[in-house]
Parts: sequence; structure tokens; C-alpha cells
Amino acid sequence: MEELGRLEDLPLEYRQELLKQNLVPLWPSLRGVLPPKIPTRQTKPIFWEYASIRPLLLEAGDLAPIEKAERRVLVLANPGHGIEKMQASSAIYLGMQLLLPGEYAASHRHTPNAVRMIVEGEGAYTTVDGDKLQMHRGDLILTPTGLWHEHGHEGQEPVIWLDVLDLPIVYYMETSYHEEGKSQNVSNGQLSKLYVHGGVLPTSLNPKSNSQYPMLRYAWADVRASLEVMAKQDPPVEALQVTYVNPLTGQDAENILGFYALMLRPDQTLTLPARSPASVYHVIEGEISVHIAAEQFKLSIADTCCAPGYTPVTLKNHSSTEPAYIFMVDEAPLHRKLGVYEIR
Ligand code: GTQ
Repeated sequence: MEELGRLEDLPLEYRQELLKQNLVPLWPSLRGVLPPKIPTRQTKPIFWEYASIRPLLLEAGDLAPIEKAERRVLVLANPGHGIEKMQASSAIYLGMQLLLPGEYAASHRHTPNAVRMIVEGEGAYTTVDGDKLQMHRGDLILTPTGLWHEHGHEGQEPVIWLDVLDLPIVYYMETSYHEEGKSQNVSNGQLSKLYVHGGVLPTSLNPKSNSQYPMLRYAWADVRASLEVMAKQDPPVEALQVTYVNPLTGQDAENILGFYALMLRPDQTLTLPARSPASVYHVIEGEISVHIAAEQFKLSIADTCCAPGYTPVTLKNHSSTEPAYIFMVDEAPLHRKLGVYEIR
């Protein structure tokens, strides 16, 4: 990188005078904040293996009673950002949350948007804005900004899910806070069930017709079925990918992060072009490899990895007989809203 004048080259007295007045010379730092052609990214390609997280999370079940922990979560932190920052990328937070049979994670709401991708176990539910939503493996449950949510467990086995929040960017903006609440008046998740096919919407939305977020649960069975229909098209669709959208607007399900499901045919290799947002890959079914720059990760069911932006990502299905299904997250809605979205 072409170097501009260095800070050390300035007379000490001059630097001290600047410091006293809270002034900084731009030129020694200009290339740092505006690097040539491609941004500096702290987000490193990182991989988290579920088989290694699981025993530690179950141990947390003994070490951290839910009443003390509020949310029992191990955060998947990217060391590129410093792991104490608890971020996977500049905008994405990932956590694995454990809820044991009979436990209840009290109602609260916060400014960051969240989703849960259910990884294991039956019998848990999340109540969002009064809608009691059952959690089955592969389901995506939304808790958009400002909506009350609480988790409960009426089953027999531990339930584990992946939390995805836009906490890092909301925190950076100095807009992150939470509020505790009373238990909610519960209905039975009816509203989300009304949305069956993308092309037709329920005409009457009573009793919550003014909800901005009518669909809060995306059943894996439905999402998988959509991908299978796409896979059968002739001529073939190359990239089998669906976007989780808000059925009222057709736009991304939440404001800041984008959520997608991908299917890889047996033996398929799919290269996603370099795009400005960082992204996350989490295996719902199958065995894949993920190439990110010079790194290559092998991912089995429930494993997760992240990729920096401006980097092509190649996904490969290892099976020659079975499809693979991947849950993907990126920062595209944020980048589009800010006008910085790029495909290279
Ligand atoms: O379940 O509400 O991983 O509030 C981080 C913050 C989960 C939750 C997290 C949260 C939650």
C-alpha cells in the first residue's frame, strides 16, 4: 500500500497540541480507513463443529441455571473481531442456545432482530408477540425488533437452536437495549400457518391484521418442499436457493440480515460470486465442503461457518446420492439499504 506521511514524522510538540484539542491528522490514517479497491475485513473464515459445541452446551445446562442465565447460550465468536466482541461478522451474531425440559426463558424484547434455526430436540416453543410457535428441527422462527418473546419446553429431551441476531451492528449504532416483560397472552401460532404458498395470501388477516410481521415461523417441511419443486424444473435451475421473505411485502423477512435456504444436488458444486456482505452457512441436512478464499471446511449436519464479504464462496455436496440443505445468512438487506451492496 502506498504510504502517506507518518504520525511519527510530525514534531512531538505538534502532536501533543493536537491531542490536547482532540484533533487527529488524517493523512497518516487515510489509507487505513479507505484502502485501495477492497475493504480491510476483520471477519475471518471460521468454522464451528456442532459435535464439539454440544457437550460444552450441555455442561452449561448444569453450570448455569436458566433463572440465573436468562438465556443459556454459547456464542460463536470470530477471533478476527476479538472473541470478546461476540460477533461472527460486523453485523452477524451467532449463538447456540440450550433449553432443558420444563425450563422457561422469560419474556423480553429488544431492539436487535433475532431468528432461531432449530438444530435438535422436540417439544420447545417460542412465543412471539402472543403467537406460540412450535420448534421443530430446521424451522426458522423470527423475533423481529421490538416484539416480545419467551421460550419454553414441554418435551423430554434437551432442545438446541442456533440464534442469529444483528446485535453487533445494532450495538455499534448505540441502539441496543432490552426490556423485561410480563408473560404474554398466548394464541396458537395460527397467523404463521395461514401463509402456505408464496403466490396467494390470506385476504383477511383478523385479528392481528395490522401486524408488520404476519409470518413468524417458517416450517422446514414447507421450505424443503419448495426447494424440491425447484430441483425438478426442466430446464434445470442451477442455484437452488430460496429467500425467507415477509409475505406482506415480498421483501426480506427482517430489516438487517437476510435468510436463505439452499439445496445442493448430489455431487453439485455451486460457486457464489464475491459480494460485499459477510455470510454464514449452517448445514440442515447432508455433508458439504465450503471453500472460502484459501480456507476449506468440511461441514456435517448442524455445523456452521462464516465468510467475509468480497470473497467468493464455493459449496460442494459430498454425497453422490443425497441432496444437501443449507441455511444461509448474510448482511445483504443492510448493504442494500445503505447503498453499498456489490456483486463483483
Ligand atoms: O433468546 O432472546 O443468543 O435475547 C442473545 C440474546 C438469544 C433470546 C441470544 C437474546 C436471545
